[in-house]
Amino acid sequence: MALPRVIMHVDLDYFFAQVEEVNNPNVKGKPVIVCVYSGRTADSGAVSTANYLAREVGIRSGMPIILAKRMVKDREAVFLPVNHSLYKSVSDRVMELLRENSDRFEQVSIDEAYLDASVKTRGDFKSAARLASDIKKIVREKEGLTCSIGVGPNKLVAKIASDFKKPDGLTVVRPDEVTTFIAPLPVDRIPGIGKKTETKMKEIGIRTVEDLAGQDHERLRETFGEKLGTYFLNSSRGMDDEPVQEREMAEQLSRIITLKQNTRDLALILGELPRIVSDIEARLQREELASASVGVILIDEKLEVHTRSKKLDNPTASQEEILVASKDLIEKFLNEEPDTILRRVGIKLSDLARKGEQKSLGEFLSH
Ligand code: DCP
Ligand code: CA
Repeated sequence: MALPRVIMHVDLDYFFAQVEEVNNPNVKGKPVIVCVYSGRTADSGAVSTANYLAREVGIRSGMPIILAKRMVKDREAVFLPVNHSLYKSVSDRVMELLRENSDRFEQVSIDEAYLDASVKTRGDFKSAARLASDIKKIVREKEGLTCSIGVGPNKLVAKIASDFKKPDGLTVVRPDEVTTFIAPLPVDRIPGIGKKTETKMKEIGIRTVEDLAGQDHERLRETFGEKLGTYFLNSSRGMDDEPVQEREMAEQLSRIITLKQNTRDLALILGELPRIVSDIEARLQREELASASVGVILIDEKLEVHTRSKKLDNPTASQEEILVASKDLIEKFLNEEPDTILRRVGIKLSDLARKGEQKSLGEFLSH
């Protein structure tokens, strides 16, 4: 009989906020809230993530900063702006450690990855549990970070397991335990089942994974369509045969900001470009990438999105060139659209290639 697959899902705990704790030890022990400031007023913007002390009082990703401030008003809380380049460099190092400890590796986001360890562990889940706890130890020793790991016979079960105990969790689900592990969970633990699907399922009496597993295939296909219906049914039985595979790098890189006020004043808009460009250029440099196409994303006061782009003769990573190209595009756009007032402005680079290389970028670049 073939050995079972051994798959892990590793998820770094409260990632941006934890990196901030490691970076500034004096914030440890306080609620830490990492924010995306829109720049409109001192406190406008949203919470990116928060540590568990802040989550205890109800602070969540996506919440307005003003609301989060109210929730910790009687505590000594720390509010910090996102420092993406810091998180990216920590993430790169952690991903490398994870990659080294796997047969096959797939990064899914800045703080999550799947590892296939079937060969390394010879399909043995005891050995997998040891490997997972070694990985947690290495990440803690090298970077000072905790993570939560789920181990299972496939990606689906591994992902659900990593979410089962957080933070600093380790949940191992052997093939013979899959059904008992997932049956009692609420259906929204299955990746892809969000609020809308969950509500729809509730209406037809499905609350737990077990309820879902007991459904008639035909009925699920009628309600959710062929593809989703089949996916839901397989998932409810803990079945998944998606391989762990290295992802292709994203083909584009973008950054967008909200203007301090809605405007079509060219000088005001151009004044904001250098900070977008320098951020983008830092990312290009770090990844040793160059771009052959510069684009602008312009969102007007009615929230309509306009894009313009131009191809460059030679791929570039130069701030100067990106700046000049974006200025031209914005100027041209404003001339073409005399009534449009802008709210947000962004730059998008596409046709990315490793410097000195034609293509084939075997590395995933998040965001
Ligand atoms: N993030 C964000 N806005 C969101 C969700 C996430 O900016 N709405 C960022 C901040 C997170 C990072 O992405 O640190 C990873 O997202 P996760 O959903 O994994 O959340 P955390 O790592 O913060 O928390 P957890 O401990 O629950 O994994
Ligand atoms: Ca996380």
